[in-house]
Amino acid sequence: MITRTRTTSTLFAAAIKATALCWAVLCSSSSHDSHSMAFVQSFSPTPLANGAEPRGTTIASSNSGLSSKTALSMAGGVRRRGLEQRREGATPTEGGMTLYLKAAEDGTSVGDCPFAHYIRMILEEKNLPYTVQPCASNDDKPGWLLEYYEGKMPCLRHKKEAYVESNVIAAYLDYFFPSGESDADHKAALKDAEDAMDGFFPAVAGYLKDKESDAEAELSCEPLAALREKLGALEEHLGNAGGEDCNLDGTSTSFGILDCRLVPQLYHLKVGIDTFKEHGKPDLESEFPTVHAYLSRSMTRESFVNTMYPPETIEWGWTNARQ
Ligand SMILES: N[C@@H](CCC(=O)N[C@@H](CS)C(=O)NCC(=O)O)C(=O)O
Repeated sequence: MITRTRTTSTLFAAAIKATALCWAVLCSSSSHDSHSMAFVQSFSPTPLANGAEPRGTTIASSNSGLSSKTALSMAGGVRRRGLEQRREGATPTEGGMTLYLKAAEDGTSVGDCPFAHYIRMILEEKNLPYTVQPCASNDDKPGWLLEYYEGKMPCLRHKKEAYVESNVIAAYLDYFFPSGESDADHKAALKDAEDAMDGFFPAVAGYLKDKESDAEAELSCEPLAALREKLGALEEHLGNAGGEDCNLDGTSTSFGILDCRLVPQLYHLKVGIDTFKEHGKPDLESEFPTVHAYLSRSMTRESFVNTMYPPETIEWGWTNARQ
């Protein structure tokens, strides 16, 4: 079952299983190419246990007004009459992507979710066309999202498939729309980066929610100590990997999936510190200069500039979370 407490690597494994399941289903009824077959053969598909339907279930158009179950049985009916004309191959192609995500205070613009931001940065970095669909409440979510995916967001709908959990969505996008390097050294560097990032966002959330450390953080303030430890791990990783000009993989050229995950989280931290904290707060620039330089540089990337929400949206989000 996919839960928030799982490790990242487990989530990636789940992503692969989920996608393999979906592609195994597709491949069983259509011609396939070498790409999708390699995928299915490499990973044994097992059903996910977090709902009645597996991820990647064929869904009806969100505008159809039909429930997913109704649409599925209708599709089966067409198939049985031999009228089905398959237009798509087994490998996903660009286009037709919609990201359902948390809305901002106005209910219509993009909200302050760093997990959705992560996916948007990946889509931008990969130059994949997509639309966003901010949802302020369950009333705004399509029936299939509530019925089969527990209303979870961000949710990427890609044509007839849908995926939730940001790490699962990221794995799906990176598998089928790969970019960047993939040799063994690079993978080892990414593993180090992933270890350094482990538990980072929970530490950010713990600190920003902790009102006691707003006015003056005591040295013994636990959330701040936990945050400093995580920032220290990132500082060390970036320092070892290549210093001020490098991305998480140690290169200055390849801004990858992990960077897309971390940068929105650092953005939240930066705004959160400026907004809620006074004395005794961590000073990124002087205490964690490599992390600070990394964030400043990353925030100038087109993928960030095109997808950033204003600091006020982050302030609104954390103000709600702190109540
Ligand atoms: N573990 C999830 C966390 C996603 C999450 O916490 N989403 C929140 C905002 S940051 C959300 O969309 N809440 C609004 C809702 O679910 O309706 C992921 O990585 O995708």
